[in-house]
Amino acid sequence: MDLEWWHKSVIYHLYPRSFQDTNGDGIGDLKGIISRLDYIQKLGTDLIWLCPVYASPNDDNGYDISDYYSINPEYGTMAEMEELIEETSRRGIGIMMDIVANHTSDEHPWFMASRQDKSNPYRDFYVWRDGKDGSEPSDLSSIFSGSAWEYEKQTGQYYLHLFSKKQPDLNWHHLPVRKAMYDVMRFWIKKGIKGFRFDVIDLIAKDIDKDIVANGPLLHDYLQEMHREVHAGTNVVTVGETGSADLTQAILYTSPERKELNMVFSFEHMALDEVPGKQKWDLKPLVLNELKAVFSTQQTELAERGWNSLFWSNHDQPRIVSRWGNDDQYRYESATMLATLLHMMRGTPFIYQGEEIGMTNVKFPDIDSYRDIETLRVYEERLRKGVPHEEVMSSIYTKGRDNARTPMQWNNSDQAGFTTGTPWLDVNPNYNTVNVEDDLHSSRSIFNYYQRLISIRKMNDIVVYGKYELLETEQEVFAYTRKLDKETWYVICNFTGRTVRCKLLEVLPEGEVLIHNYGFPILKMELRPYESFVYIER
Ligand code: TEU
Ligand code: CA
Repeated sequence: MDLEWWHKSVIYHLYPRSFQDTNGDGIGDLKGIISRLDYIQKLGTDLIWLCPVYASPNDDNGYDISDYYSINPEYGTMAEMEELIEETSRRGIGIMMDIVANHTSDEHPWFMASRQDKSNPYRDFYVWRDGKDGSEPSDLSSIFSGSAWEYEKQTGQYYLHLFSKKQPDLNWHHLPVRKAMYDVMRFWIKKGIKGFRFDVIDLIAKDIDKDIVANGPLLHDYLQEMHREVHAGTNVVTVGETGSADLTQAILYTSPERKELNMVFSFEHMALDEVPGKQKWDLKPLVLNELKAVFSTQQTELAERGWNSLFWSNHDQPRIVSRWGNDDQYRYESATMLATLLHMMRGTPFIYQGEEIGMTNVKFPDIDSYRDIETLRVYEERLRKGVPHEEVMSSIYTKGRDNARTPMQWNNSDQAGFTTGTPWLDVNPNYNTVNVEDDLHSSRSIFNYYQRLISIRKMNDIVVYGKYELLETEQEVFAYTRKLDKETWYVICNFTGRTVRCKLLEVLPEGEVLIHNYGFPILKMELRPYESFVYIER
């Protein structure tokens, strides 16, 4: 396998709206990011994935773009964006831009032209269909609930929107659309960015008349075309968000010889606490053996043939410490256990802002405090169907996207140091105890632990390239080895809040502990709640 610079990278995923406000309007901005670069540099990540900062009416917080060539004035100016690129690159950090190529905003000039009349040159930029027997062309639903079709009186047709009706889907089968998107990417490469994250890239080649939404037949052709047209000969790293990808798909996307993408986000692990075939709001408990199986298959099968991305959280997912850890009594132990488990695996890790200090889910008592379009839609829809208020709120507390979007907690001053004004989304009331300043000064600092995991990766090829093997253990324990040349590392994690027996400890070979969330020593037969460590055979 060819060695690539991004094999060793760790990526910080930043949600600009909630990171740092500098002008008191309650909205994070580019200046705010620039003011916090020392913090990110200190953590040791080498790329920053920025959620969309382009011009947008913000129906879906920037995932509805009205101009790919300009910056949303709420965030700043193009000059400030250039400054951010320069300031990061001075620190050896690259910017990864989020490209939303599946849809635009309905306020994008392409759509405004497209909806004018059927013969408009932009008509085919989007997906327009006649109704069937006086109603929608099909019963496809939007991912945000309701129909995926919206009727337009002016031309008597429906347009497709897999997300909100303010996010009409582009028609990738129309060559000018693809060319226009490639132009966008080239523009940003010229500005000096170092990577792209492609939003819902598995949906672009939909074949709607055959009811195919994800993985359309021409998907991989388009990705290869995009690679030839845009990425070939550049040093830019690409990651695709592919909600539908299983292992077979992930290999197709990321095998180097296919020249498509460098890595993808697969969501198989994120679906393990959802009832299969149902919506994400229908929950079931995580079975650790299933998590072991999903990760282990990716680790062994994708390793030589493609490349893994590693993530526990993002701006659409609940906070991992609340989800699969314990955000109360064992917040430090479980946050560091989860970090150890993921960061010692093969692949490129992503850290979602706040994860590095163990930020948690939030429970706002009132639906009016929520801002996310998906959450608000589901609330209405489920109430309409007769689901009791408490039940809907409880699934929002568990799965709602605003859990990840509350402002970054910098310190214990008003509004957690995020803004001097009123934040666009309320700060999580636990900022008094969970915040950067306190964490950095704590002897049990989650940030410091992440920082050490990152530097271990940077200094040891075994973490980047070593062979992975799952170890047979008690089911509460997730343990694996990494091997490279003559070296063997053991990664041992108690995934529960209980003290558990672990026979493996009795047979560990001579060696030493490299990093441990309980400090020395390891016990002879037991793992304490969420205890985890990395152990090197000598
Ligand atoms: O998310 C893709 C996606 O399918 C999400 O809707 C995901 O399934 C959902 O959030 C789970 O609740 C991407 C972006 O990450 C998301 O923020 C956007 O809303 C969406 O695309 C549309 O652009
Ligand atoms: Ca601001």
